Amino acid sequence: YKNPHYASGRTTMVHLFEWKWDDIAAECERFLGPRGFGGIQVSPPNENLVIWSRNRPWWERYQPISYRLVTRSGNENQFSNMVRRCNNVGVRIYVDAIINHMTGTWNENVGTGGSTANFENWHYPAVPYGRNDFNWPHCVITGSDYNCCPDRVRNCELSGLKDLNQGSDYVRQQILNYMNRLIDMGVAGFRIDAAKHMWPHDLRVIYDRLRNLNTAHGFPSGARPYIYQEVIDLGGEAISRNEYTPLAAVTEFRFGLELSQAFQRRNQLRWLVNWGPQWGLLASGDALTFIDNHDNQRGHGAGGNILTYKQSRQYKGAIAFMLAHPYGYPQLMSSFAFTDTEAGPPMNSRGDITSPTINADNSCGNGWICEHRWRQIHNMVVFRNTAGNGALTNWWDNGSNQIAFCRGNQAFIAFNNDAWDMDQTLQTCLPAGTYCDIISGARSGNRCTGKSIVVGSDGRALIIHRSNEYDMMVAIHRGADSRL
Ligand code: QV4
Ligand code: CA
Repeated sequence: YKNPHYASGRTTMVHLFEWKWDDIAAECERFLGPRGFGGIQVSPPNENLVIWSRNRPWWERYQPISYRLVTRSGNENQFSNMVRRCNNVGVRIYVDAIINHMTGTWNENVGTGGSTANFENWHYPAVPYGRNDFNWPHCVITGSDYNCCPDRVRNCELSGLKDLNQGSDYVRQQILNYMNRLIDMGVAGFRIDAAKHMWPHDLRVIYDRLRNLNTAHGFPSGARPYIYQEVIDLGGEAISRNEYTPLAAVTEFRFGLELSQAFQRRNQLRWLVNWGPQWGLLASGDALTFIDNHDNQRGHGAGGNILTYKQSRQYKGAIAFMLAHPYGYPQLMSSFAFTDTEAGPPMNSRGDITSPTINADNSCGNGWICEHRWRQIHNMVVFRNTAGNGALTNWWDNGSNQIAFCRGNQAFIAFNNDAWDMDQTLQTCLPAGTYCDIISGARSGNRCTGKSIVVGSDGRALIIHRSNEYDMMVAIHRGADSRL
């Protein structure tokens, strides 16, 4: 369950938060496929409670009312179309699966597909679930439970969301029907929402009863779904991420926290010389890595001072480090703009999500940030694909916030997050030649639209990087996009 089954040569997924299925299909064909993205995490595709009383917040999608595939992102047809079109251009789809709970009690009770619920009786007729399918006696998780009481974290409600009993064979079967239907449609795996709130032994039973990935969508025969479990473990809680790594991959929340600190100069970049398990991170193959996610970019979920699109210079630095460094399985965040942390995606007065527009410079409009379309970010996806399994070599640092390193004989990157200029001749590991920096620009025909870097026959290059430049790094690699 730890292999994302990316198409060959691809390495990176992006969370297209609250995007519509038709828009994602188009994005696969016009941008993600051609530019080497490996996959997409989509918002939960199953029917959720419509919450007009809070003006359709983004978090209504974490309140399931049934497993019918009807949401503001689209219907079942649109979903399966999207999966097929994305797989056709080499981009995999990963589903955010909410299997810990159903909706909380609300004054509204109609879902995005028209299903209703009877909260007082724990009745969700469109599944159907009834009283016996939930954990008893009824209880709600409190803050101190995380420190003392794993059983309460697993068997009580997460913020009032009705807590399913995954120990029940009937409940397991409903969940499996939902997940297996998605596998048959061609999805490549799942994010397991709130995994910490479910017993590992129950999850194991569910995972083991999932079907193999659909070979008609280009997966090898016998391939198991990629599963990454949402377990927030910043240390010190009663439940550890280590209870979940024997099952499948885990979201590594310490990763974005530490890099956010470092790139905000609360820690020197030179300490990243041994980035990985020596920092207390999971084994590389167990870790789904990211800087921000849809929760912590708006103060939900894990705490910490997390970099987001709003501090773009530092954010791009942290993302570039994530993508340049061999550790982990990276996921990019692609956001809609927000100031109100509860606000849902751009929508019209009927509550329909409005699509991103695409500007001439590749950026998005209409309220969508599309970090994945920022040149400094998508060019680094190509950098990572080019670096492949190449080892990290030629580490250099100035004893402060200037660092540089190579990946195999394929790629080289240098960062200057100091308040003074960088002026260094460094060993690059690349063949002699002129390379276009993929951060300040790209290669266009026989010239560079940004900086160029000359590597000599000894593999060394003069790297001059001012502290006041627009971005804090330069990156070059072998291959047509970078080498003249
Ligand atoms: C309210 C009160 C409760 C009360 C309840 C009574 O706060 O005290 O018991 O009403 O009905 C929303 C509201 C929340 C409301 C709740 C129930 O914000 O105020 O409870 O709904 O109706 C997202 C949001 C939550 C949101 C939830 C469901 O972050 O605010 O709750 O969706 O709409 C822990 C977990 C981790 C979790 C993280 C946020 O270990 O698993 O908290 N992360 C995942 C998702 C996250 C999602 C959920 C889990 C739940 O990434 O986006 O929560 O599916 O760290
Ligand atoms: Ca639970």
